[in-house]
Amino acid sequence: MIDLFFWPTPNGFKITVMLEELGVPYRVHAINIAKGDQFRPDFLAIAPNNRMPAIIESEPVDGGAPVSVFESGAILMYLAEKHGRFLPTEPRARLTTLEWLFWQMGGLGPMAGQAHHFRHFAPETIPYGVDRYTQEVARLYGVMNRRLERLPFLAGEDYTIADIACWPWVVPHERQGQSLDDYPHLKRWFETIGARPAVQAGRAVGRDWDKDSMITSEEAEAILRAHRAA
Ligand SMILES: N[C@@H](CCC(=O)N[C@@H](CS)C(=O)NCC(=O)O)C(=O)O
Repeated sequence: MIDLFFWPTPNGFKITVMLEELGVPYRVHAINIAKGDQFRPDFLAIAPNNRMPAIIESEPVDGGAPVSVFESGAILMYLAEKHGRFLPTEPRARLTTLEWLFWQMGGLGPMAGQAHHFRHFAPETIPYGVDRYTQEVARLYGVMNRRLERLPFLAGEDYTIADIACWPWVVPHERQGQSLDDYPHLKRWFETIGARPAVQAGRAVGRDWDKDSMITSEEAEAILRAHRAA
């Protein structure tokens, strides 16, 4: 059994999509990042960076004690290797998949996150920040669009954890200031993956949770500020 510590955001959806694709049983534990759950000592014990997602796997491959994993890219690799799916074993194909997985972890995710922040959450509008990150996301969307012009998926012919990592970050493209009409090959890929039943199931996790507090709760903001200052 896998215990997933999750909040419905792009990084969280990477893991629900992967688990749905694998068809393995999992329990979801809400980590309300607006209320400061990510700083609870029990969560920090498995996720020292105080960010979700994280998992605890009670039946690891080696048959030993439960294993915990934090960082969404590491979780995707762990699950892919355990189940032998969505990460090719052929060395060149595996390397290509990891290139695009790390590209997402170091580029698309952080830059889109910053675009999202400066466009929607900054206490005052800072045009430099809005422009810088919106333009960087546009550049990264262009990188994917060019890649997908000649290949069905980011790592080549097959759907892999590189696609599973990137897709949830393209879902909120409008909030990142992007139109998929500008990126026709990316749009084709986005719609193809979005039609997969497992992707739809993974994306639906937490849909009915109360998320209003993420933006409005002053108490939550105070908790986050205090922890950031510590
Ligand atoms: N590199 C990390 C990033 C995780 C991350 O940034 N998670 C966000 C939500 S998408 C979070 O937990 N934020 C809590 C906070 O900002 O305090 C991963 O991919 O797992």
